[in-house]
Amino acid sequence: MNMAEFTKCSNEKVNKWLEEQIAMCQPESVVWIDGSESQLEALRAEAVSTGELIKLNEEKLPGCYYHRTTENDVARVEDRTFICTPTEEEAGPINNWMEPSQMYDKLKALYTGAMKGRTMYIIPYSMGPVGSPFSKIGIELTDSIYVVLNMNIMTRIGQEVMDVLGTDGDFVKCLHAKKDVNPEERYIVHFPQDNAIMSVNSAYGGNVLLGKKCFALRIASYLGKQEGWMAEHMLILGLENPQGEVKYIAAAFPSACGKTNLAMLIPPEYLQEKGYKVWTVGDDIAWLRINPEDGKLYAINPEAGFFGVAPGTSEKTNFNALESTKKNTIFTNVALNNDDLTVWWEGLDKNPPKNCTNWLGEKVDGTTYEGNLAHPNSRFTAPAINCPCISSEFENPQGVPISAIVFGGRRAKTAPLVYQARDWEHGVFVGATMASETTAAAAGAVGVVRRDPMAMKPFVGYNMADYFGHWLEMGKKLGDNAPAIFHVNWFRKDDEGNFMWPGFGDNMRVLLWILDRVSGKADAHDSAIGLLPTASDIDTTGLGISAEELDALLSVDKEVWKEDVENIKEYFAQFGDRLPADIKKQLEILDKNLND
Ligand code: OXD
Ligand code: MN
Repeated sequence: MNMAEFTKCSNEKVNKWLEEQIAMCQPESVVWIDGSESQLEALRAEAVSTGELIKLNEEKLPGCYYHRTTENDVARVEDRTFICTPTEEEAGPINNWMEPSQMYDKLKALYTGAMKGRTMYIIPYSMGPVGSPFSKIGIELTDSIYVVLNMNIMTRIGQEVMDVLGTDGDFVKCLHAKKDVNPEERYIVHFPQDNAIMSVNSAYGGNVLLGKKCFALRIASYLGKQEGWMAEHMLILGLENPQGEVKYIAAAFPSACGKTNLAMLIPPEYLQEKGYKVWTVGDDIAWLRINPEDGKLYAINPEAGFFGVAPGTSEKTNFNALESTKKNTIFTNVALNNDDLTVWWEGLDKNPPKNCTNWLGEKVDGTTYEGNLAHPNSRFTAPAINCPCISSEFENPQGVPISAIVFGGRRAKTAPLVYQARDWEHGVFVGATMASETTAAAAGAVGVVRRDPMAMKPFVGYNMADYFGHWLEMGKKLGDNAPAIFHVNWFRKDDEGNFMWPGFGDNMRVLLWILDRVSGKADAHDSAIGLLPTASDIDTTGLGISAEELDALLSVDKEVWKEDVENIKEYFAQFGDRLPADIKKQLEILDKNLND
């Protein structure tokens, strides 16, 4: 068989790898993505001509496109996601594992001839600003134009990346083949020791935009451990005070906790009038490094776009996210308004389109249709530079200094509105014990506690116990420069089941206490679980929350916490002896405090 021709680059490692992948996948042709607008425009036109994309209304949504994936391919598939380290222990009890050579054999059978009759696109991309000391390079091979166009929004792609890679640079090898989109043979596989990612039989963003969760979290968390930095599932925001000083916060939340809303928060009006502002650096991932010059922790957002959940996004709930989607955006699995070629999803407004195509591709009357018009996990892929509150530091290759790290979860009764960890070790414990209660939005029982350490449960590329150890190591290196660590809970409920805190923009009031703590301007008192604000330290101007209600939001019910400790003990048991001693010690302290 003749192998498809491809133009070699000046990096022999790249050429050798390309030769092997082309020989295996057997594409009909091979195309380098140079990142030029003319090339991208030709690909958009081709995808429109085949029906892969629909061009949306150029006046209302300039540069925007619509796409649907197949019905069985609409979300990340954690049960088909593997970390293939040489030993099972290295992957740890939370990850799926298979011995690497066994997995390579299995995948080889799936990829052999998978691109017959198709074009393979070679996408060189940079996670982080091109040439930043934080940044890392990947090359994704894919047979999907949709992937090329999404990667163009989510990462920095093209020839300039190859220029930085040079003749000898290393890169993460990413191979994606759409194949038959067969869920039975779908695999999202990581080989951390080989810097390699292989994804097959999916065309859904989270499984195929390999720069995001696969590289920027799973592979990068492993690289971070080797190289002394951190890849975290965190938003990064800058909070500007009326004096014009900006302090940066990195925050990790499990899904369905309002992470995107927090990243793009709009302050309550009275704070806006005083001159407070929020700037978005990132909405999902942070890469954090110690700056050798000042010893402080700095963060970049390695991504260039937002891959956001559409349903629930509206002018009211997240104006900035919605604005970000108004141009050069790709919409996936939302509903289409056939009359004017615009998009719609549940929660956008109260006017579903009458002449509608739903996410399944069925023509329906949206005004009377009973099911979801948009899939609950339908998405927009929007350039970050569209965001009205994008930070001026978004492209800063040196990143931004982090003053505070915030962990959060959805807890009806346990966690108070906010508390501060006593020190870094305690903060790592607070992150390691992060949890959320399931909501009606997800399948399964409601109100079940799901542990999600640092919101990294689906994204850690090695043994979670060693990951806790890496956090502790970073704290030792940071010493007095370590950012303060906090925990927030916007979802506390009263005995009648009502939310006690308004959330959204009013979360700014909690962020202000956090930053006042960092700058030594606010008091806190120690409790069984950590340092709590005095109710009067949280600004409730215009909120209509009484002092008693705020006290209740900040209260710690020891009996509920004792139950949580039992759950934590069970959870930690799976890590056996690998659980770091400092984490065990923190659990003992909490246990003792609750029983004193
Ligand atoms: C995401 C996720 O899509 O965390 O960002 O699942
Ligand atoms: Mn995420």
